[in-house]
Amino acid sequence: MLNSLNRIFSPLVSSVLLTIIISSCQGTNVLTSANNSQTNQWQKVTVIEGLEHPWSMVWLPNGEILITERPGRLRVVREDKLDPKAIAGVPEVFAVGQGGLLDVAIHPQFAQNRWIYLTYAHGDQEANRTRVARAVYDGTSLRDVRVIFEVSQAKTGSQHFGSRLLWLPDGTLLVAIGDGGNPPLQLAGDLIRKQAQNLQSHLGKIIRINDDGSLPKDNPFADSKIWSYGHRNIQGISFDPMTQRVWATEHGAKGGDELNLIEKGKNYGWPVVSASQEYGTNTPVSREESRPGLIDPKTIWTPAIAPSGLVFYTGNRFPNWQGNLFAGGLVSRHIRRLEVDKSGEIINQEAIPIGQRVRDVRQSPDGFLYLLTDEGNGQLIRLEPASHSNSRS
Ligand SMILES: [Ca+2]
Repeated sequence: MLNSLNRIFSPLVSSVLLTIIISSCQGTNVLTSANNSQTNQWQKVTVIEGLEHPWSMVWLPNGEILITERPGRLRVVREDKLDPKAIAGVPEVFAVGQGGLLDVAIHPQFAQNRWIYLTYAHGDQEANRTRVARAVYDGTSLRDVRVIFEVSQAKTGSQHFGSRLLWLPDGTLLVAIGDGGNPPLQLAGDLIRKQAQNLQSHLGKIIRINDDGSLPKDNPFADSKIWSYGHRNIQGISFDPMTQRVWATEHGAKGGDELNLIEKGKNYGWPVVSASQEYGTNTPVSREESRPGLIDPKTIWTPAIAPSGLVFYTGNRFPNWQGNLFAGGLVSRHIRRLEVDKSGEIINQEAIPIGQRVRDVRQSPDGFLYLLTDEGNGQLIRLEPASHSNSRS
């Protein structure tokens, strides 16, 4: 028993059998049991090492995986091997702090048009913005690179760029944009974080655009690309094809990380309401954690897990996990499995220890879960059922 407890509280969790069941109630996470959970039948397989702070990945129809590295490189993995040569033609990025080359996605009709989409921080320490670029990928390089969106205002510093991408079934693209940074960072004479409530600013929003960056006809606010607002810094977003729900995870300041069910036109509260505290002073960001008219999170994580990467799992490799959400955790160094009921409430959570900062989690076309770890020697890791043979190659 003591050994089990040591394992739970050791930062160097090594046993792949160790799992921690966590139930969430009003933001309080309770450890209820350890070891031998219902999900200890998985195993980790390190597919690739030597990635420098990888941030996101996407599968092409031919099975290649494109992976972004935050310093500004786009890499390609073929049959579990990393091409030593980066893909040419990536736009210049502002690779400082949280900035750099961030998300990557492919157009829903990639097989016909070869379009890929990248998000990145552009500019310098004094003036920078999150951008979305579209380019044609010819197998070795990008061409016809075109910036199709950039945040409305430049900001200073190197925090809170967002910027996850998500295609909706109607062919429009959601882009999550961060609030711009922590206090004392200012914009327009006030804390920049307050821009999350400003419907004239893209900061602290999810925006929705057409595949060429233009404004869809049916966005919730007139002549605006804003889809939802009041977000601090979304680092994970995923679509549930069964219920057509959009889920997103965002970082709080100290504690108060959130999982939100995203609906068009809604206000998610930041920084008017929050369960998080200010760094340094540990004072609440707001006296209120909830207010009528502002959408409450479905789960709050305090202490912070620093969620990054989110996927709604629909694969066949883990039948028991179908319909679950998986959120990566940077600080927690695990992935969080979340069970969702029909009404969209989270009814159970489980931590799957990884032992490295998890930047992204995705489902591959053949139904495995893949992770990227945010390390100088970052890894691409595949989660497989423990009984799965290693004869895939
Ligand atoms: Ca919120």
